[in-house]
Parts: sequence; C-alpha cells; structure tokens
Amino acid sequence: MKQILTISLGLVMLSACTTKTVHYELAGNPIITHMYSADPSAHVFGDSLYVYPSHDRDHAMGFDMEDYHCYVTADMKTFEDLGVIFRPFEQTTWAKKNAWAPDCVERNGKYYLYYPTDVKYIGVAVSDHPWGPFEDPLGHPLLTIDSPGVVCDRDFIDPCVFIDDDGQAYMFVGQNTCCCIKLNEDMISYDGEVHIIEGLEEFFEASWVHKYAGKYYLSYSNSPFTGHKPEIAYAMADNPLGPYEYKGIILGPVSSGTNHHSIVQFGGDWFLFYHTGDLGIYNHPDIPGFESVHRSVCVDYLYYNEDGTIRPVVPTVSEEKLKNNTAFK
Ligand code: FUB
Repeated sequence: MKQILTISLGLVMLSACTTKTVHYELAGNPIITHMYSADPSAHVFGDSLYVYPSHDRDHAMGFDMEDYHCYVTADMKTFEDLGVIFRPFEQTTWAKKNAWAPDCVERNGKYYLYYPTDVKYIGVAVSDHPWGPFEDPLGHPLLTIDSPGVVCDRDFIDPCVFIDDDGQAYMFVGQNTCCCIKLNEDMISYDGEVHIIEGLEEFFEASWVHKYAGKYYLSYSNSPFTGHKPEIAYAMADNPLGPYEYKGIILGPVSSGTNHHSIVQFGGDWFLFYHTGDLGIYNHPDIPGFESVHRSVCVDYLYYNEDGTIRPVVPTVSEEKLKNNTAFK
C-alpha cells in the first residue's frame, strides 16, 4: 500500500511539473526584420512555436508572393528563419501565381501545409518535419472555387485548419463567405460537404479558429468595403461549425491596410500574431503604398475577460527593431 501511495504521489508531482506554465517576455515588434512577411499562422509543435507567414517579395508591386518560409522560437524573443520550406510554382504542376496566406498543422507525426494560389485553388503539402521539405501529395488542389458546394464571389484564399479535441479537423477558407470542410483522417481529402459559416458580421478574409474554455472562437478580417479599414473581429460558438455569435473587435486597423492574424497559446500565455506596415513605412516613407505589400509579422499578448470575451489588443512597435532592420530598402 505504501509503495502504491509513493508511486501515485510521484505521478502527481510529475504531472504537476509537466503542466508548469512559462511566462514569455517579448522583444519588440516587428519580430521579423531581415525580410518582409505577412499573414502569420502560429502553432505550437513540441516545445517550440512555429510561424508560417506569407513572404512579401523585395520588389513586390502587389501580392505576388511565391514561396513560404518557416520561423521557430523557443522563447518568444528570437525567431529563427528556417528558410524556404515550399515553392508552389516549382513543386506543383498546377499552381501558377499568388502564394498567399498559408497554415500548417500536425497530425500523427506528419505536417500539413495548406496554401492558396491563383486566388482559386487551395493546396496541401506534406512533410515529416515542421520545417519541411514539403511535397504535393495530390498532384492537384485539395479544394477549388469550383468545387461543389463552395460559395465564393471573390478570391478563394486564406485556409486555416483547426483540429478539435475529438480529432476532427476542419478547414475554414474564403473571402466574403466563410466556407468550411471537414478533413478526413488523412488530412489530404474531405468528406465532400461544404458548410457555410453563419453569424459573422462583415466577414472578409483571414479566418482563424481556436478553442478556449470549451468555446470556439472564429476570428477574421472584416470588410474594407463597409466604410472602415479592416479590423480583426471575432465571434463565438459552442460548435466549430457554428452558428457563431458576433462578439466584437480584437485588433483595429493596422498600417498595412490588410489585416491578418492568428491566435495561439504558448506556455501559459496567449498571443495574437498579426502584421503591420510599420517597417515598410520606416524604410520607404517616400513610396506611397510600399507598406501595403511590404508587411512585417508582429506579436503581442492576448487576454480574455472573465466571461471568455477577448480584450482588444493594442499593437506595439519597437523603434530599436525598426532602426536595426536589414530588410530590403
Ligand atoms: O497576403 C495576401 C493577402 O492579403 C492575404 O491572403 C490576405 O489575408 C491579406 O492579408
């Protein structure tokens, strides 16, 4: 009996140790200053946090991105660029342009990168590691603007994948209308049905789903065509497919024009990743609109109220980071 008690106590102490939370200190925004980056999708894999942004090219005249980098941090202070992990136009036969906002999730030891191209295709690439190399397993897009059930009257972009506690994976995607498919266990096919998410106000793009205290949060960029600049808004639901109830604004308009974010818990802290045009403006105040297509990934803490609603995040910027940047000028 004494031995059983000792073992039980040991297990309790071990589990207390492994669930210990860590508070991270941030080192100032933007977090990526050697190149331009946008649309950050952040996920925790193992002990580290990985960020999958899109890559605004040095000589970009528009959103003509062509490759994906992966960034990793263990301390939220330094973000290491692990290099190019996937080039859709070279590594698939069907993608031709506009490698915009991606997302990446892990399942059964494999990593799945979901990415939009040509403003009408959603592809999936697979790797054994978060940092790639990724490969196209299908030889065609996973979903397109013409797939049965898809509703989209503009660009079919911005996939985000959420895996619920019961193992079901969902991909939310689209502009103006938020579509959702249930991914199959293999993560490279789906059950055929497209669900249309209800309850979002002024939904435009950049959907992101996370779970907190048993509730589902769908956050997104609201529309720039309704008399204000895009904000990150959110709605809550009891089910990933909704119906959602609109709750308000997490992040106001930022200096880049477009607004795109992700929300993740790391250690005990919650974070909002987003992008701004602050670095673009710092480097080229003389070129109007440079910052709209030369964006930079940032991160700040995100806090919940007691009732589960999210407190608005005020974006921060470090003059030191801007001054020391080595991005294209
Ligand atoms: O980065 C290209 C596009 O701009 C993204 O797909 C949108 O979400 C917006 O950030």
